[in-house]
Amino acid sequence: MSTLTQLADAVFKGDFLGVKDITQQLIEGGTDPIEIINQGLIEGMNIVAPKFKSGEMFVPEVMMSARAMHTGMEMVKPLIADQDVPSKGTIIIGTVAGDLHDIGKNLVVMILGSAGFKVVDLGVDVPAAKFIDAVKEHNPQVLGMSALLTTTMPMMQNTINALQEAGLRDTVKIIVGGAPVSQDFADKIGADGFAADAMAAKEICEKYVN
Ligand code: B1M
Repeated sequence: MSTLTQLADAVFKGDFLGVKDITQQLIEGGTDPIEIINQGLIEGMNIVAPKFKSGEMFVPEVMMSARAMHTGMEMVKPLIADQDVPSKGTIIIGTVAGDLHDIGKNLVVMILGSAGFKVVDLGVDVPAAKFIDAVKEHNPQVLGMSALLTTTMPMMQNTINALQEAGLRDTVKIIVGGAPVSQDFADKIGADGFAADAMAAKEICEKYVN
């Protein structure tokens, strides 16, 4: 097993100490940091993703893998500060106003980040005005909103209306998700897409960005 494959395996297993050791060995051995990212760290999450989708892995395990991946990323990042880090595109994401649930949103952020997107995470309780400011500042391809409460779902509609009023609606694809959100609801409020889980969010973003 090559060391990059071992690194991918350690990410998959959520073994952050293993990831730390192997990443250090690779750095000291002179492996290209971009290779460490693509063939080690991201490759590990590529093993995780379909297993999460098929129900073979669960949320806590995915979180551990994502954390392990981030451990390696943090070690490699300083080495590529001057290089062009390949980014698939920019995604802005947040949990809508009035809603403090962020476990699912964070999972989506981790999966998108590990798939190579630049993710701007606005956090929780995000009002429409903050989404709009972020769209103006980052010019993303996709804006994602999460809601876990039936009472905060209408905030998704508010944000879309506000984007429309600001003349920004056509500059960005909008995806929505969260336990009470459905494809029907997404259609009703004029979102471009609905993602039932983090993997579906990744697939939709890949479709919109390419
Ligand atoms: Co709250 N809560 N909660 N809660 N909470 C629910 C959502 C609830 C269903 C529980 C229940 O009553 N059975 C209920 C909502 C009922 C309703 O609206 N009809 C509820 C309630 C009522 C409340 C409070 C009002 C309780 C109170 O104070 N009286 C309060 C509201 C606070 C607020 O937000 N203003 C509240 C508070 C909390 C805690 C703070 C205690 C905590 C949140 C901690 C945190 O997030 N940091 C909490 C939790 C943990 C839950 C439950 C138990 C679990 C939610 C969760 O994290 N699931 C939840 C019950 C449940 O869902 N079974 C519940 C795991 C997570 C991985 O799944 O978030 O669905 P999920 O994310 C998935 C997909 O939905 C999707 O991908 C994720 C990964 O696959 N997804 C996206 C999510 N966002 C996406 C965005 C995308 C794409 C996909 O694109 C942008």
